[in-house]
Amino acid sequence: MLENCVPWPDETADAYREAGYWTDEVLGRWPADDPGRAARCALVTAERTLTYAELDRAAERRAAGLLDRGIGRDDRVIVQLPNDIDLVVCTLALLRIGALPVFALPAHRTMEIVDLVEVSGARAYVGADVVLGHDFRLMATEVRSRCSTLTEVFIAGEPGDFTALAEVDAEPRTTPPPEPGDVAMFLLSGGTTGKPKLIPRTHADYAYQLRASAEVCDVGPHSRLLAALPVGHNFPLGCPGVLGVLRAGGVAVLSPSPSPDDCFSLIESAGVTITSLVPPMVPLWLEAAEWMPEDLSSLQVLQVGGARLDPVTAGRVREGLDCRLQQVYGMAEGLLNFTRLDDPQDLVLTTQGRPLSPGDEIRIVGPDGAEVGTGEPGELLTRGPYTFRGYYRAPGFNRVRFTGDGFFRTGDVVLSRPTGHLEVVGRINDVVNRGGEKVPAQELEELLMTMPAVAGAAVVAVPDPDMGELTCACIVPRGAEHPPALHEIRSALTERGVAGFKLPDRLVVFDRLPVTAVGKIDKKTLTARAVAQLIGGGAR
Ligand code: OOB
Repeated sequence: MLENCVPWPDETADAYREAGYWTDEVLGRWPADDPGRAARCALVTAERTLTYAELDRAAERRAAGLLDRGIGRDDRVIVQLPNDIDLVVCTLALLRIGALPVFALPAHRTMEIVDLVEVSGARAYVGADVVLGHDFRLMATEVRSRCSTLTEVFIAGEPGDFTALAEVDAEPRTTPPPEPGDVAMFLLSGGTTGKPKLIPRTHADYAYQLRASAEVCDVGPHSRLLAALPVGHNFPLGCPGVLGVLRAGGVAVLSPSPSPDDCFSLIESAGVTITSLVPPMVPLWLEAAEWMPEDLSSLQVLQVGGARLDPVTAGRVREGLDCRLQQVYGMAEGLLNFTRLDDPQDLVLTTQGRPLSPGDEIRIVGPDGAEVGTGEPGELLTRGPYTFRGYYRAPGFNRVRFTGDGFFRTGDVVLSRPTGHLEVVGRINDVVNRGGEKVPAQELEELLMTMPAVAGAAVVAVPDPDMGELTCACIVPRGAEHPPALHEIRSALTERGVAGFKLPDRLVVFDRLPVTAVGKIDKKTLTARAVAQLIGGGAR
């Protein structure tokens, strides 16, 4: 296994193989593996369609092109592409040659990408030219000047000073495939504090996740799966997502955004059967379905996850979109929970599902570490055949986030039903969940503290009817006369290269931040005060 990655203990790995969870399968070779599929449709976008044979050929040529440019086994490559054919081709190509995609999200900006390159030691960055007015080439220039490991930049579209991704192309040649136990790729943690953490996922563990998720979602050769959310995220990538549907021989349909404008016409034209959304998108889809003309009748399953879906909105899905709802509570670290397609409606509307695999081990523990009873809230700990054993290059952090016997502390507070279904009721970790987008409080606090006008800062989540939570910056200004305004803070952070979704949505100014008995910022009291101020109009 790649250096600095924590393997499963040998006897656990043997047991997972014995139980049939792990097989010899490696990711990314599917089109080539099954010649019977060659003429069938694999990928659909609003502009183009690719058969399995075409996708295979494109991935083979891209793989050879990457090898020619010195990218090979175990090299980390930041992949930050919009949902389009290049993203799938690049991902398959990297997986085939044993290079490791590090999936960034299109919303990430200079600061996040620099962090990712530094943590991963990436040699290459693959990005777009301009998307929605943002020039990724300018960003790449800045990142390359700050990161010495980064020697190659490949740009899809107009490359500017960099190499065009289209030129990363050569006559296919045979290369030895990676081993099933090798790390295949890095996913980004959505649930941790501070700097981004990288999650190594192996071929064997992710292949099992794809296979098992396809099974509970009834995804097979008949399926047409729409990726509406950014494909670099675990949910649309592999639950079962784009990789799962390609593995199963179905069609992956790619939308540039989750908006009804982009998605509804694709659902109609491609006959989409399943898609996944984060909760804030669901009311928008329900509303749009009432008046938009497209025929959505092919849609059978809507998966919703990433943040808690309220039961009222959940209850509107069946009628409003004429499809079944499936709640998905997952994490890039591994464990996935799904409501099953034949679960009683009550469980589908009010729980976030039950674990995917019989190999998933779950403990729900109180503050003393002892297991709590059914129906009682506690922190969810888990280990299993597709749950990782440690963040990359983070031994100190891993000691805190794992128990001695290898259970991952999710930081989520859940309770279990007698059926084994889980309800997510809160979080121990300090992360604001803006409708599925995770903002680590500590990271934003550290950024706020670098601003000259800020003497003290704490970031809390405040409730919001649409997003679930919004990010509220609570600051103590330096010099009381002119506390900074929200728009000033937002533009200062934007200038620093911070992603838009991490900017504070609200600002409350305090003389002092409340502290606990041991002198830590008392976030519970702070949240209550911030909410009171926001309601009372004391916010800026
Ligand atoms: C998914 O993955 P991440 O890594 O972006 O975030 C994981 C965290 C969880 O620990 C939990 O705090 C929250 O997001 N979460 C949910 C949820 N699904 C995720 N909270 C309440 N209800 C849900 N249904 O977000 C993710 C990965 C794979 C599939 C689905 C979501």
